[in-house]
Amino acid sequence: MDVTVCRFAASRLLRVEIGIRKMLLQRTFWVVIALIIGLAVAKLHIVDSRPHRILLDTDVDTDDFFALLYILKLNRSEFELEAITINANAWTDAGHAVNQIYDILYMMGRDDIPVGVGGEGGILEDGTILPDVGGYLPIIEQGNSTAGGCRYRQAIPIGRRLDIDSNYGLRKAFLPQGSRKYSPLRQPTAQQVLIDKISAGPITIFITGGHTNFAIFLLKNPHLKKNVKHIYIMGGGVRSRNPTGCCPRNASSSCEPIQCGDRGNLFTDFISNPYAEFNIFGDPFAAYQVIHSGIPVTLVPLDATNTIPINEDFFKAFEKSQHTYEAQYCFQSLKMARDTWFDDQFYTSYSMWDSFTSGVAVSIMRNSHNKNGENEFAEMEYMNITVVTSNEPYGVHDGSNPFFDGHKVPKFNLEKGGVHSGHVQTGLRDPFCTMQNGKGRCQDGYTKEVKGSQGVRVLVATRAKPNPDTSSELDRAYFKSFLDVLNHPQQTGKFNFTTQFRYYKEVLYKPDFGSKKLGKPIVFDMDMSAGDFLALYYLLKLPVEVINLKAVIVSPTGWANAATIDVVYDLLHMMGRDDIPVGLGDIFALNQTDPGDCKYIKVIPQGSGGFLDSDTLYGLARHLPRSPRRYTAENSLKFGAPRNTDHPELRQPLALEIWDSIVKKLEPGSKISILTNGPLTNLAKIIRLRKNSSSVIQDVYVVGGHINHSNLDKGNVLTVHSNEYREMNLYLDPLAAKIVFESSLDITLIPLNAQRNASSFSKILQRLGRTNKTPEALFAYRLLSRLYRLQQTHHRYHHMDTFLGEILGAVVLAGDSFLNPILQIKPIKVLADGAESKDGQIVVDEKQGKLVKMLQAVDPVAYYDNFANQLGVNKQSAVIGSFDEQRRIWSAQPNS
Ligand SMILES: [Ca+2]
Ligand SMILES: [Ca+2]
Repeated sequence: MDVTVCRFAASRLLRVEIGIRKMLLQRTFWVVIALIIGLAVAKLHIVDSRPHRILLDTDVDTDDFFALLYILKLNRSEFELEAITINANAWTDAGHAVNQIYDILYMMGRDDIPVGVGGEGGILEDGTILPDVGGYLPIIEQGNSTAGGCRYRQAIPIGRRLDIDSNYGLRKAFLPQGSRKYSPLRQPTAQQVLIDKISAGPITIFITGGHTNFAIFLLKNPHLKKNVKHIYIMGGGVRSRNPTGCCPRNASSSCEPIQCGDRGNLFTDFISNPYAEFNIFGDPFAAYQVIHSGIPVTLVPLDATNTIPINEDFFKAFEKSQHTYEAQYCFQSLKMARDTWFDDQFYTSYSMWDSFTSGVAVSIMRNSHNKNGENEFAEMEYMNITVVTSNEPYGVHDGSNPFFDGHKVPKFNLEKGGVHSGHVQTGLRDPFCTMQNGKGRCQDGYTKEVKGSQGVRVLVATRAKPNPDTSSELDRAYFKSFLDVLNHPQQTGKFNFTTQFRYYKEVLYKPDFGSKKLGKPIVFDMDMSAGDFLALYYLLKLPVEVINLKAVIVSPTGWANAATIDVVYDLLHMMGRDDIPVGLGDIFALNQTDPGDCKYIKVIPQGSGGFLDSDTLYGLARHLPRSPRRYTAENSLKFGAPRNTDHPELRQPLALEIWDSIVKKLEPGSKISILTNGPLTNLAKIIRLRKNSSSVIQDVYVVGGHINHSNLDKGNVLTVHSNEYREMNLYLDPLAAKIVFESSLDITLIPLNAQRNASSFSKILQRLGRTNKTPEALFAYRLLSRLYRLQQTHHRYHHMDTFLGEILGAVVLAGDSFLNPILQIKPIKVLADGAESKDGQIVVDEKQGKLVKMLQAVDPVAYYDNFANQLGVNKQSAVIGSFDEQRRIWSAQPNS
């Protein structure tokens, strides 16, 4: 009944009552009843007219932002997206993911939606969950810091993470940049946002990544559970049969089926685990907590998403239907996903996963009176399921299960011999997980159907519904809805990166050195830690007649993720040096193979002071002007790609290719000096693969290494306690370091002690404050004062002077005579035998050690002066100071 009808009925009853006094009592009774009904209906109506509040927890993969944009385009009086939290232990890295979400929301005019990521809290040995746990690690790996292993995450190909972090290079080409961005210690954390939004009232949660954030929220805040009305999950496979990867019936014997008819979709991990799906495998224990929470759950597993693969007809229809910026962004991303897909089965194996889930969810919510989840897009069925978190036999301690191993009382008080007490898959090649016949037996992350109280009754999507319009080329009902909603002219994006500026113009800046005789050729090898960018500024400021920076090669085996290469391009753009090539190095340390087990890199924190900050340059990367050069996933058959993309002429140059091109163009008799500011992966590869390296390399300056002179004289790999005397750059790729230090190259080492001797924030800042205010001096001042402030504010930033020390190599290489460097020649050797307690350690070995020049100290005052003065020089200064300046230029009519 409608409210107005009801009110009308009530008022008519009133008039009747006035007319017939005889029946007064009876009438009054009816009036009261009618009024009550009226009020009740009115109240119901008010509740119903309020929009459904939604919180989306996402791992910011491509189809995640399909889902996000679909939700954002819905009528806001019906569905209101209240917040987004980011799952940071899956397909994307926190710093890149959060800024991409901010940019999408800016494009859509939704800067009001809070975004939560990270947090520095930990989980204690006894299972006590401290506030604000960041969710960078699955609960089983979670300890007191954000550094840790990758037992589940290694299923995600790390090379693919580069593509997702940068959205194949489209993110910075397409998305406009607003004022919101990650900023250290100011970023709302995932837990804060969850608590805020869930305590504010009834809400529905969508989870389209791993379950870590929400599980931690539930474990920590059980009293807020009552506000969560429903959880919609994309994840798992219950009865699914993977439709791809099988050899056709008449296939030749050379056909190698990747996987056939199994439940899961871990294409990197079928051999050990044919049951799990990526989202649930990301953190099986967390998914268990969520699904067993008692909150009503609807699951959209592979059972259903396998029935809505992106087929050629949909792809073509989408290509023709790009009437909004959001539709364009989605289509272009999808096209790159297709063009770079690893096999030829894109159209059968790339499904509408998260976006389909968002469609099913909102359609069910529209019919919320219906208990069986009827909806427009999927057939539903109740199933009794659980999430497998460990493998039988239970209660056997084999060292794989940190919830039980070494605990008298199991963590979180888990039941001894219970479902969580078996073998937990340790990695992709866990021998426990493969049976003798080669078949995988581990089930971690499997959303398994079970009988009785072991499981939970969950509404499960089983099939995508066909399009009722059978004449349409779109064969699924959701395909049509997705394209309609995304192309809807309302609540649409206002512009993209280029169209927001009336006078946008793409410019590449290249210097004109005229007839100057260029100085010593240098190649700078960096791992994109904060100090490396300062060293890069410094190298660019040295007179080209003295130092000629020929190339930058980056090692993503250190402090930053590969996608951070864009920050290098942006800095070069600022300095007018778009002529300097940038090469991307290998993603793995030398003695690791794909899939990597993160053996060394796990010592770097994911959160504050670690990847989150490096990937965003401590929140300052977005102040740099945006370069037209950036990482691109464009590729061609010629270079071994599965197929040509739209622009096969564009391709990300690799470190070794850049090296070769520099060597090729070298003037006769001239040699290159190399400065390494990160792990030695690139340099070791050059030595191994290029036999002429010793004849073209003049000398090498290695920033890193440590020789301790006393027990108190510790290194900087402080998250591994087995050996506290190592230095990070050598530790991160010990085998590479060993190769470099066994080579015949002329090496100058700038070890930790020399760096520490010259790493006073206050003194360098004092000098920078007094120098000429070039844009680069201002940026360096800003970055260093931020590092300094963070160091003083929060214990996670205690190591900030490590990055200040990184500038020293560039200054020593430049060779200012006022520095008074004291060098000592020492015979040294680097240990790299695969033993965690020794790898990366330097030992002095009089017999077998290689003689290396080791910097003992410089005059720190001269060093600070030199750095600050050089940055203040007007020559070779920035050609465009900042992103703001770039915006101003593109917004104003150019002169002439
Ligand atoms: Ca996802
Ligand atoms: Ca570095």
